[in-house]
Amino acid sequence: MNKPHVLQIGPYPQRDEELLNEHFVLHRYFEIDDRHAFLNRNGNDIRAIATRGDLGADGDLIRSLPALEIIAINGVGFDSVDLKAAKSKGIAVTNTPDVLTGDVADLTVGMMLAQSRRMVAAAHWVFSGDWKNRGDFPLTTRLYGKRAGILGLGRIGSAVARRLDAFNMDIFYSSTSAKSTPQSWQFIKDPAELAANSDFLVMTLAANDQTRHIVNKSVLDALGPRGFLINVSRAANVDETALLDALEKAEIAGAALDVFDGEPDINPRFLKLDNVLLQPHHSSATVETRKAMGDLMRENLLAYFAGKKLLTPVI
Ligand code: 8YV
Repeated sequence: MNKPHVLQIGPYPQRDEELLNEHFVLHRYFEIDDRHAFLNRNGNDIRAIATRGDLGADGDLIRSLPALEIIAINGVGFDSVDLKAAKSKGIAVTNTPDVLTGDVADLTVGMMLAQSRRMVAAAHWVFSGDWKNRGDFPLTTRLYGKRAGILGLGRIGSAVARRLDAFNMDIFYSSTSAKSTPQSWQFIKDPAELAANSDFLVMTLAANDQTRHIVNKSVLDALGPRGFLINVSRAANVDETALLDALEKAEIAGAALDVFDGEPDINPRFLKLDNVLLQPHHSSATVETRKAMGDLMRENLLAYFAGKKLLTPVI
Protein backbone atom coordinates (compact mmCIF):
# COMPACT_ATOMS: atom_id res chain seq x y z
CA MET A 1 0.00 0.00 0.00
CA ASN A 2 1.20 3.52 -0.75
CA LYS A 3 2.13 5.41 2.37
CA PRO A 4 -0.37 8.19 3.19
CA HIS A 5 1.05 11.72 3.02
CA VAL A 6 1.06 13.56 6.36
CA LEU A 7 1.65 17.27 6.96
CA GLN A 8 3.79 17.63 10.08
CA ILE A 9 3.20 20.98 11.82
CA GLY A 10 6.06 20.94 14.34
CA PRO A 11 9.02 18.83 15.41
CA TYR A 12 8.67 15.63 17.47
CA PRO A 13 11.29 13.66 19.37
CA GLN A 14 13.55 11.80 16.92
CA ARG A 15 12.16 8.39 17.85
CA ASP A 16 8.61 9.47 17.01
CA GLU A 17 9.67 10.91 13.68
CA GLU A 18 11.48 7.66 12.80
CA LEU A 19 8.44 5.57 13.69
CA LEU A 20 6.10 7.87 11.76
CA ASN A 21 8.42 7.70 8.74
CA GLU A 22 8.02 3.92 8.63
CA HIS A 23 4.31 4.29 7.87
CA PHE A 24 3.82 7.71 6.32
CA VAL A 25 5.37 10.24 3.95
CA LEU A 26 6.02 13.14 6.33
CA HIS A 27 6.15 16.69 5.01
CA ARG A 28 7.93 18.94 7.51
CA TYR A 29 5.71 22.00 7.13
CA PHE A 30 7.58 23.98 9.81
CA GLU A 31 10.78 23.86 7.72
CA ILE A 32 9.17 25.04 4.48
CA ASP A 33 9.76 28.69 3.54
CA ASP A 34 7.27 29.07 0.70
CA ARG A 35 4.27 27.31 2.17
CA HIS A 36 1.92 28.63 -0.47
CA ALA A 37 3.97 27.05 -3.27
CA PHE A 38 4.30 23.84 -1.26
CA LEU A 39 0.54 23.57 -0.78
CA ASN A 40 -0.07 24.27 -4.48
CA ARG A 41 2.30 21.46 -5.38
CA ASN A 42 1.47 18.86 -2.69
CA GLY A 43 -1.81 19.96 -1.08
CA ASN A 44 -3.89 17.42 -3.00
CA ASP A 45 -1.84 14.52 -1.61
CA ILE A 46 -2.08 15.39 2.08
CA ARG A 47 -4.51 13.04 3.86
CA ALA A 48 -3.50 13.78 7.46
CA ILE A 49 -2.14 16.57 9.64
CA ALA A 50 0.10 15.58 12.55
CA THR A 51 0.28 18.48 14.98
CA ARG A 52 0.83 19.33 18.65
CA GLY A 53 -1.41 20.75 21.36
CA ASP A 54 0.42 24.05 21.29
CA LEU A 55 0.51 24.37 17.48
CA GLY A 56 -2.85 23.06 16.30
CA ALA A 57 -4.19 23.66 12.77
CA ASP A 58 -6.16 26.72 11.72
CA GLY A 59 -9.21 26.91 9.50
CA ASP A 60 -7.33 28.26 6.47
CA LEU A 61 -4.91 25.34 6.48
CA ILE A 62 -7.70 22.82 6.96
CA ARG A 63 -9.72 24.31 4.10
CA SER A 64 -6.69 24.40 1.81
CA LEU A 65 -6.21 20.61 1.92
CA PRO A 66 -8.93 18.96 -0.21
CA ALA A 67 -7.84 15.37 0.57
CA LEU A 68 -7.52 15.90 4.34
CA GLU A 69 -9.22 13.16 6.39
CA ILE A 70 -7.71 13.29 9.88
CA ILE A 71 -5.90 15.68 12.24
CA ALA A 72 -3.89 13.88 14.93
CA ILE A 73 -2.75 16.00 17.89
CA ASN A 74 0.27 15.10 19.97
CA GLY A 75 -1.20 16.71 23.10
CA VAL A 76 -4.42 16.76 25.08
CA GLY A 77 -5.47 20.34 24.23
CA PHE A 78 -7.43 20.84 21.04
CA ASP A 79 -8.11 24.57 21.42
CA SER A 80 -5.72 25.51 18.62
CA VAL A 81 -7.36 23.21 16.08
CA ASP A 82 -10.33 24.78 14.30
CA LEU A 83 -12.84 22.07 15.17
CA LYS A 84 -15.66 23.83 13.34
CA ALA A 85 -13.69 23.80 10.08
CA ALA A 86 -12.74 20.15 10.65
CA LYS A 87 -16.31 19.12 11.44
CA SER A 88 -17.76 20.90 8.43
CA LYS A 89 -15.44 18.87 6.19
CA GLY A 90 -16.07 15.60 8.06
CA ILE A 91 -12.43 15.44 9.21
CA ALA A 92 -11.60 13.28 12.25
CA VAL A 93 -9.58 14.81 15.11
CA THR A 94 -7.70 12.86 17.77
CA ASN A 95 -5.66 13.90 20.84
CA THR A 96 -3.57 12.20 23.55
CA PRO A 97 -5.46 12.39 26.87
CA ASP A 98 -4.67 10.44 30.08
CA VAL A 99 -1.09 9.49 29.21
CA LEU A 100 0.18 12.95 30.22
CA THR A 101 -2.01 13.57 33.27
CA GLY A 102 0.47 12.36 35.90
CA ASP A 103 3.41 14.39 34.62
CA VAL A 104 1.38 17.57 34.25
CA ALA A 105 0.06 17.14 37.79
CA ASP A 106 3.57 16.45 39.14
CA LEU A 107 5.00 19.59 37.57
CA THR A 108 2.06 21.65 38.82
CA VAL A 109 2.77 20.63 42.41
CA GLY A 110 6.50 21.13 41.82
CA MET A 111 5.82 24.65 40.55
CA MET A 112 3.70 25.42 43.60
CA LEU A 113 6.47 24.31 45.95
CA ALA A 114 9.19 26.00 43.92
CA GLN A 115 7.23 29.25 43.91
CA SER A 116 6.09 29.35 47.53
CA ARG A 117 9.46 28.19 48.88
CA ARG A 118 11.36 30.32 46.32
CA MET A 119 13.57 27.38 45.36
CA VAL A 120 15.09 29.02 42.26
CA ALA A 121 16.10 32.20 44.12
CA ALA A 122 17.33 30.07 47.03
CA ALA A 123 19.53 28.01 44.72
CA HIS A 124 20.91 31.24 43.30
CA TRP A 125 21.62 32.37 46.90
CA VAL A 126 23.94 29.38 47.26
CA PHE A 127 25.58 29.64 43.80
CA SER A 128 26.19 33.39 44.06
CA GLY A 129 27.95 33.18 47.43
CA ASP A 130 25.15 35.17 49.12
CA TRP A 131 24.68 32.41 51.70
CA LYS A 132 28.30 32.78 52.84
CA ASN A 133 28.43 36.57 52.45
CA ARG A 134 24.94 37.72 53.40
CA GLY A 135 23.66 34.96 55.67
CA ASP A 136 20.37 33.11 55.74
CA PHE A 137 17.94 33.24 52.82
CA PRO A 138 14.76 35.22 53.65
CA LEU A 139 11.82 33.23 55.01
CA THR A 140 9.37 31.83 52.47
CA THR A 141 5.70 30.72 52.43
CA ARG A 142 4.34 27.32 53.50
CA LEU A 143 2.40 25.16 51.06
CA TYR A 144 1.00 22.32 53.17
CA GLY A 145 -2.24 22.92 55.00
CA LYS A 146 -3.14 25.96 52.86
CA ARG A 147 -6.19 26.40 50.62
CA ALA A 148 -6.00 25.25 46.99
CA GLY A 149 -8.56 26.46 44.46
CA ILE A 150 -8.59 24.22 41.41
CA LEU A 151 -10.04 25.96 38.38
CA GLY A 152 -11.17 23.09 36.13
CA LEU A 153 -11.58 19.69 37.79
CA GLY A 154 -11.04 17.44 34.78
CA ARG A 155 -8.48 14.67 34.53
CA ILE A 156 -5.51 16.94 35.25
CA GLY A 157 -7.26 19.08 37.87
CA SER A 158 -8.36 15.96 39.76
CA ALA A 159 -4.83 14.52 39.67
CA VAL A 160 -3.47 17.81 41.04
CA ALA A 161 -6.16 17.92 43.74
CA ARG A 162 -5.38 14.33 44.83
CA ARG A 163 -1.71 15.25 45.21
CA LEU A 164 -2.54 18.42 47.15
CA ASP A 165 -4.90 16.46 49.40
CA ALA A 166 -1.80 14.56 50.51
CA PHE A 167 -0.27 17.93 51.48
CA ASN A 168 -3.25 18.39 53.84
CA MET A 169 -4.49 21.27 51.76
CA ASP A 170 -8.17 22.31 51.79
CA ILE A 171 -9.44 21.63 48.28
CA PHE A 172 -11.92 23.97 46.63
CA TYR A 173 -12.74 23.66 42.96
CA SER A 174 -14.68 25.25 40.16
CA SER A 175 -15.93 23.36 37.14
CA THR A 176 -18.85 23.50 34.74
CA SER A 177 -20.79 21.55 37.40
CA ALA A 178 -20.17 19.90 40.78
CA LYS A 179 -18.33 16.58 40.42
CA SER A 180 -18.38 13.44 42.50
CA THR A 181 -15.30 13.97 44.66
CA PRO A 182 -14.01 13.11 48.12
CA GLN A 183 -16.43 14.69 50.59
CA SER A 184 -14.01 17.31 51.84
CA TRP A 185 -13.53 18.91 48.40
CA GLN A 186 -15.85 21.90 48.04
CA PHE A 187 -17.44 23.15 44.83
CA ILE A 188 -17.45 26.93 44.29
CA LYS A 189 -18.73 27.75 40.82
CA ASP A 190 -17.75 31.40 40.55
CA PRO A 191 -14.03 31.89 39.74
CA ALA A 192 -13.75 35.12 41.79
CA GLU A 193 -15.34 33.44 44.80
CA LEU A 194 -13.01 30.47 44.30
CA ALA A 195 -10.03 32.86 44.22
CA ALA A 196 -11.23 34.57 47.40
CA ASN A 197 -11.11 31.15 49.09
CA SER A 198 -7.67 30.19 47.74
CA ASP A 199 -4.08 30.69 48.81
CA PHE A 200 -3.09 28.96 45.57
CA LEU A 201 -5.36 29.31 42.55
CA VAL A 202 -4.44 26.49 40.15
CA MET A 203 -5.57 26.68 36.52
CA THR A 204 -6.09 23.24 34.98
CA LEU A 205 -9.05 23.95 32.73
CA ALA A 206 -9.36 23.30 29.01
CA ALA A 207 -9.40 26.43 26.86
CA ASN A 208 -12.35 27.47 24.70
CA ASP A 209 -14.32 30.61 23.84
CA GLN A 210 -16.13 30.51 27.19
CA THR A 211 -12.95 30.29 29.29
CA ARG A 212 -11.03 33.09 27.52
CA HIS A 213 -9.69 35.48 30.21
CA ILE A 214 -11.66 33.64 32.88
CA VAL A 215 -8.91 34.82 35.23
CA ASN A 216 -9.27 38.58 34.91
CA LYS A 217 -8.64 41.60 37.12
CA SER A 218 -11.54 40.85 39.47
CA VAL A 219 -10.38 37.24 39.98
CA LEU A 220 -6.84 38.48 40.67
CA ASP A 221 -8.18 41.11 43.09
CA ALA A 222 -10.10 38.35 44.87
CA LEU A 223 -6.93 36.22 45.08
CA GLY A 224 -5.22 39.15 46.79
CA PRO A 225 -1.69 40.01 47.95
CA ARG A 226 -1.17 36.69 49.75
CA GLY A 227 -2.41 34.51 46.91
CA PHE A 228 -0.42 32.69 44.22
CA LEU A 229 -1.63 31.94 40.68
CA ILE A 230 -0.47 28.75 38.96
CA ASN A 231 -1.25 28.22 35.27
CA VAL A 232 -0.52 24.97 33.45
CA SER A 233 -3.53 25.25 31.12
CA ARG A 234 -3.47 27.83 28.32
CA ALA A 235 -2.38 31.47 28.35
CA ALA A 236 -5.71 32.51 26.78
CA ASN A 237 -7.42 31.58 30.04
CA VAL A 238 -5.75 34.56 31.76
CA ASP A 239 -5.90 38.26 30.97
CA GLU A 240 -2.11 38.52 30.78
CA THR A 241 -2.04 42.32 30.95
CA ALA A 242 -4.10 42.26 34.13
CA LEU A 243 -1.80 39.56 35.49
CA LEU A 244 1.37 41.54 34.72
CA ASP A 245 -0.16 44.65 36.32
CA ALA A 246 -1.08 42.67 39.44
CA LEU A 247 2.41 41.13 39.67
CA GLU A 248 4.19 44.46 39.17
CA LYS A 249 2.08 46.12 41.87
CA ALA A 250 2.36 43.07 44.19
CA GLU A 251 -1.44 42.85 44.21
CA ILE A 252 -0.98 39.07 44.22
CA ALA A 253 1.89 37.26 45.96
CA GLY A 254 3.25 35.67 42.79
CA ALA A 255 2.63 33.40 39.84
CA ALA A 256 4.04 30.14 38.54
CA LEU A 257 3.38 29.87 34.82
CA ASP A 258 4.03 27.22 32.16
CA VAL A 259 2.07 28.97 29.38
CA PHE A 260 2.24 32.46 27.87
CA ASP A 261 0.64 34.59 25.17
CA GLY A 262 2.82 34.41 22.05
CA GLU A 263 5.10 31.75 23.57
CA PRO A 264 8.03 31.21 23.26
CA ASP A 265 8.40 34.95 22.57
CA ILE A 266 6.93 35.96 25.93
CA ASN A 267 6.12 39.47 27.14
CA PRO A 268 9.44 40.97 28.40
CA ARG A 269 7.61 42.45 31.40
CA PHE A 270 7.70 38.94 32.90
CA LEU A 271 11.49 38.91 32.83
CA LYS A 272 11.80 41.88 35.18
CA LEU A 273 9.72 40.30 37.94
CA ASP A 274 11.06 38.53 41.01
CA ASN A 275 7.71 37.12 42.13
CA VAL A 276 7.30 34.66 39.26
CA LEU A 277 8.41 31.16 38.36
CA LEU A 278 8.51 30.88 34.58
CA GLN A 279 8.51 27.50 32.84
CA PRO A 280 8.89 26.78 29.10
CA HIS A 281 5.54 25.01 28.47
CA HIS A 282 6.92 21.62 29.41
CA SER A 283 4.55 20.07 31.92
CA SER A 284 4.15 16.91 29.82
CA ALA A 285 7.75 16.92 28.61
CA THR A 286 9.31 13.83 30.18
CA VAL A 287 10.88 11.08 28.11
CA GLU A 288 8.28 8.63 29.39
CA THR A 289 5.22 10.76 28.71
CA ARG A 290 6.34 12.11 25.36
CA LYS A 291 6.95 8.50 24.27
CA ALA A 292 3.43 7.55 25.34
CA MET A 293 1.99 10.64 23.58
CA GLY A 294 3.94 9.83 20.41
CA ASP A 295 2.72 6.24 20.48
CA LEU A 296 -0.90 7.24 21.01
CA MET A 297 -0.87 9.82 18.23
CA ARG A 298 0.72 7.33 15.82
CA GLU A 299 -1.70 4.56 16.82
CA ASN A 300 -4.63 6.88 16.09
CA LEU A 301 -3.25 7.57 12.61
CA LEU A 302 -2.57 3.89 11.96
CA ALA A 303 -6.03 2.92 13.20
CA TYR A 304 -7.61 5.48 10.92
CA PHE A 305 -5.80 4.32 7.80
CA ALA A 306 -6.50 0.67 8.67
CA GLY A 307 -10.21 1.49 8.85
CA LYS A 308 -10.28 0.72 12.58
CA LYS A 309 -11.90 2.59 15.47
CA LEU A 310 -9.95 5.66 16.63
CA LEU A 311 -8.42 5.23 20.09
CA THR A 312 -8.95 8.75 21.41
CA PRO A 313 -11.19 10.79 19.11
CA VAL A 314 -12.05 14.42 19.85
CA ILE A 315 -14.62 14.51 17.03
C1 8YV B 1 2.57 20.26 24.51
C2 8YV B 1 0.17 20.55 25.37
O1 8YV B 1 2.67 21.61 24.29
O2 8YV B 1 -0.94 18.50 25.69
C3 8YV B 1 -1.02 19.68 25.37
O3 8YV B 1 -2.12 20.17 25.04
O4 8YV B 1 0.06 21.73 25.28
C4 8YV B 1 1.54 19.98 25.57
O5 8YV B 1 1.60 18.77 26.12
C5 8YV B 1 2.53 19.68 23.15
O6 8YV B 1 1.26 19.43 22.66
C6 8YV B 1 3.44 18.50 22.98
O7 8YV B 1 3.47 18.02 21.71
